[in-house]
Amino acid sequence: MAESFNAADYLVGRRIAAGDGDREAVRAPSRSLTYAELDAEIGRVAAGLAALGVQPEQRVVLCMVDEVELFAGILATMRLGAIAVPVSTMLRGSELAVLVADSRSRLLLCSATFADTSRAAVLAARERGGDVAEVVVTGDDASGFGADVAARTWDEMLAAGDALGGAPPAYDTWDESQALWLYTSGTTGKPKAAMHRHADIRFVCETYGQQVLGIRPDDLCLSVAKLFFAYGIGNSMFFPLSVGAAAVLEPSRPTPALLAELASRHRVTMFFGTPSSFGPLLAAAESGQVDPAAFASVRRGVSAGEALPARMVEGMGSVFGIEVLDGIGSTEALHIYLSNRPGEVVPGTSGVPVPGYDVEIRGTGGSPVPDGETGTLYVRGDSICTGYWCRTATNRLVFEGEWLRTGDTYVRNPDGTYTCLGRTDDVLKVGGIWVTPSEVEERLVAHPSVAEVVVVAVQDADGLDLPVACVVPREGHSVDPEALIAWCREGLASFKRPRHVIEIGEIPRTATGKVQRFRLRELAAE
Ligand code: 3SK
Repeated sequence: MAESFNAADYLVGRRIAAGDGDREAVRAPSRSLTYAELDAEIGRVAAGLAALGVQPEQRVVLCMVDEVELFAGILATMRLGAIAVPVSTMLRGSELAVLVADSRSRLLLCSATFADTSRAAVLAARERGGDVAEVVVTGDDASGFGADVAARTWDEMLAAGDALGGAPPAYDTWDESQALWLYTSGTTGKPKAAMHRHADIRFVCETYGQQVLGIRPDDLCLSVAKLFFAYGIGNSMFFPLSVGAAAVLEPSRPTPALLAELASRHRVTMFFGTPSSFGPLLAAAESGQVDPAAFASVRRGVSAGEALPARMVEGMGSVFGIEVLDGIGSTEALHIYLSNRPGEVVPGTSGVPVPGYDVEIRGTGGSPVPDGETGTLYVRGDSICTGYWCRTATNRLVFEGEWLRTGDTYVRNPDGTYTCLGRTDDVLKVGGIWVTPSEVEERLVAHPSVAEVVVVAVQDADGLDLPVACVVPREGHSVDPEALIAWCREGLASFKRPRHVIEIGEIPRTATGKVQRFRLRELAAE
């Protein structure tokens, strides 16, 4: 039997009832809000959304920078029983149009910074027969969204809500009701919405947030991943609010210098990064651009997105004095389900299952493999999404009963920890023999001219896989394909050597730093 439960009430109303009304909840460049002020802000935004006709179960797309409006907009949408769909702010108009149309949203909320992208998206979504009919934009220019669309500013929406007479009563959602859809294009490039219930939000708070991270009311969180991303919304909203703690929001893309400035100015205690942010941070400390003392108040670091190389775990400890808990999660699971534990970090591994989750490594036949053998990682736990919106064929492949097929290749070590070996689909078969790209990448990155490298397969005329190395050279070096191929021949079985080497400026990544191999495959195939 479904239970009455609303995640916005769990995160904010419950804290106020517990006496946390005067505690700080969120600190953004524009303003800071206590729990009581956040509650009032959510009420105003909810009234504005209701004035625009938003109904329970409808989707509301939010293409917004990390600021108070986005924070309150997501929570207000959930309070009304509607479904918040925060989307990547890195999308082009045509890409945003696909999500707006796919989610069948009537309403798009956008930040002034993304008004042009949103204009292009709304016009394109309408052309595709999308349902979008209302737009709300922060700032003061709501023009240019087309004659069929009612567009207004954020302040006009709030005024419409005020005219209604203030905050509408919260809708009586169930734990099973849909709360949050997060689009994932993952590493394959095809976006699909992972559908999460109100209950999933409570589950990640009570498992990873409280039992692994050990979030406390006196914590102040800073996350490199933005709120539109599953990793970011957990770090900056769910975990801190679940215990009466607070988060610092930063609208811009953080450089190492900005992260250091934010960490030291706010005296941040929890720092959430990704391998693609820890690497530059370590390099900036090495070159003297960042003073590690800026992070002196940080009591815990977290990494997710992709496996954090052991040397970075060690570097963050020795240079910054931060113990980084590397873990792996997914948009489908909402947050991290395998993680290192405080005081028990095993560098180069994703640690052990988070309480509340079970994992299995299954071989090609579908049965669990013994320790030491590689296979595909499966996970089950109560925060796994109810599926992808309108993707029956993909759902049948990815969700197997209670289990989620992650698509990551893993091995369980004798000490019970798990090590990531890359994406299952990335494994190449060269001359009939399986080759793991990470093995070839490890060899190449040990060459003095190589800063970063990704190995992908391209098919030859016979449809057979050929390994191609996409190399970012170190500063002051250039890429010498012959020398790198010879280097691989020396250190690896010859069949594993790349057949071609191409030089690239940077590795294409998703918002949390996962390599977009499909882009490199396209490039390598040209
Ligand atoms: O990629 C991850 O490791 C991750 C972690 C937490 C939430 C979402 C994701 C994709």
